[in-house]
Amino acid sequence: MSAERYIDTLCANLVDLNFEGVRKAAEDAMNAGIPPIKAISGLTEGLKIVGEKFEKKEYFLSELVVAAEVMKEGMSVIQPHIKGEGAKARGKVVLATVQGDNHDIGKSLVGTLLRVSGFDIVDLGVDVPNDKIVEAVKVEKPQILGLSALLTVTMPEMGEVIKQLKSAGLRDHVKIIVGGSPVTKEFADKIGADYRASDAVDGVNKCIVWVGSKKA
Ligand code: B1M
Repeated sequence: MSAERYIDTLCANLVDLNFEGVRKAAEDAMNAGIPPIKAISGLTEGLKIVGEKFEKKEYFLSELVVAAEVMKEGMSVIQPHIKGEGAKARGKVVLATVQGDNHDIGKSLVGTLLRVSGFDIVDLGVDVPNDKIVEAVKVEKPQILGLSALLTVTMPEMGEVIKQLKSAGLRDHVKIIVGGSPVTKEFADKIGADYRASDAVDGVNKCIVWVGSKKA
């Protein structure tokens, strides 16, 4: 079976909200040697389709909740196969989903990939108040702050965090990377972030470049 078939099967089972189907598809993909990142792309594509169904009112909130759980079921099979690079001690990243926003799948995925790439991660969780993020930058002194927002109504909080970091005299001490499906490069530029990551791999690569282990 081709890699695409494994990925499509993962996607289809997630869209069908099939826990057992996703678990089996994830196990099959890992047994077939499909790279974990590729397998995860099947799950994230499935979530995108679930989101579209929600918009079209074919799925409701309960289905969104279940889809997130099905995603986690698949991730529990795939995650142990993500190979780390050992203790590289590349640098520290503080991660948070902004105030008012409870979406954590993307942020957690980025956190996992950064961790296995040798970063020390301080994950503040979801719905994190702006002042708590600023405080964490002050106390933890990370090289990088990663902010996630999935809702158009919570995206502006990213700009608020940057304003508060400026007022606290901390903005120039940290690189800021923003992500989440509605966050565009234009928005990132407007609020003064350093980079908008299109996906987790893009985000991790940028962080590696910033800490100097790769040419910019
Ligand atoms: Co929500 N939801 N949701 N939801 N949900 C969206 C975001 C939505 C687009 C669905 C839709 O209508 N099509 C829509 C937002 C519309 C808008 O604002 N314009 C929406 C809505 C409306 C809502 C509620 C308001 C629904 C309601 O209550 N009526 C509600 C809000 C709750 C709240 O946050 N206050 C809500 C709730 C939920 C659940 C809790 C049920 C669940 C989340 C569960 C969880 O996270 N534990 C959920 C889900 C699952 C989704 C969708 C279907 C999937 C999101 C996801 O996890 N994607 C989503 C549809 C969509 O996004 N198209 C939707 C997969 C994830 C891997 O992608 O997070 O983008 P993403 O992360 C990527 C990149 O963006 C990047 O890397 C990641 C990996 O590649 N990245 C970073 C992200 N952050 C980064 C940080 C970095 C670097 C890269 O820093 C280093």
